[in-house]
Amino acid sequence: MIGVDTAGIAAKLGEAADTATAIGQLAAETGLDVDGAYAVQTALVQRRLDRGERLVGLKMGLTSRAKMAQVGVDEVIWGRLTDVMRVPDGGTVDVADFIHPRVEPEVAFLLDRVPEPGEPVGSFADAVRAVAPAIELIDSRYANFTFSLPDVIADNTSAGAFVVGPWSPVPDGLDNLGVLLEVDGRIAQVGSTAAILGDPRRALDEGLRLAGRHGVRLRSGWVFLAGAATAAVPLRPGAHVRAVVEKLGVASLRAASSGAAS
Ligand code: OOG
Ligand code: MG
Repeated sequence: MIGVDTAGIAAKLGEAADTATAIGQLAAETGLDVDGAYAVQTALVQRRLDRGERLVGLKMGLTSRAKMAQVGVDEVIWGRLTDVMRVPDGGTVDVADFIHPRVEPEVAFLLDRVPEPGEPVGSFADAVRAVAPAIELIDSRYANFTFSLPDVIADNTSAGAFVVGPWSPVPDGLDNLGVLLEVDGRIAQVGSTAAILGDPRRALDEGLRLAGRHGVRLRSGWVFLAGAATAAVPLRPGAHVRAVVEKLGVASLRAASSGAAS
């Protein structure tokens, strides 16, 4: 796109994340379109790689109706995951590191043999070595968690942190497993993996297709988050969060209680 300051927009979003300070939306005033927004995302993630972070995976966003309805954007999107975003299962995050963090239950795939560009997509069983329950912590850098499609793409699809639970071999069916999000022992969201594009395996086809359009190759050993099955809920200081996926088990996360209220 002519005249869009890709680096400048990426710098604003990067600063907002680094300082946990919300900013206004940028796409409308800068004329950013979807392709331009993925270019901003690339530059934004490059800032992380330049300071030593490593790419460890890809995340899908808005693969369920519940998520689309919650944020008012109805296109499937994708973003990048780095090693610094990964929190060990059962680990702790500090809400003060984020602007207005929310958590959502996900299914993660451990990628194995992903096709080379131009190669036909093989079977899901070839491409995926293992599956796990997961939690994604999303944190839009935009005020009030409100954004347009290009805005959220530029903001690396609100990626903040993620937790992957224990890996299991790929079960026979992944398309209708019960999903719960629990906060402090209470059920906060209920859903099914069927909410994820009808079958979370489809999220991988979409990821290969959509990221491939931007020249991004998925790698063996990467984590792939298929997208939340339910709406996200705010993460409060002191909360204990569990994502429970039938047949796959539990991933969990704590928010430190100390903390600087922000
Ligand atoms: C955008 C990211 C959506 C998902 O799983 O659907 C996402 C957002 O909701 O802020 O990660
Ligand atoms: Mg997500």
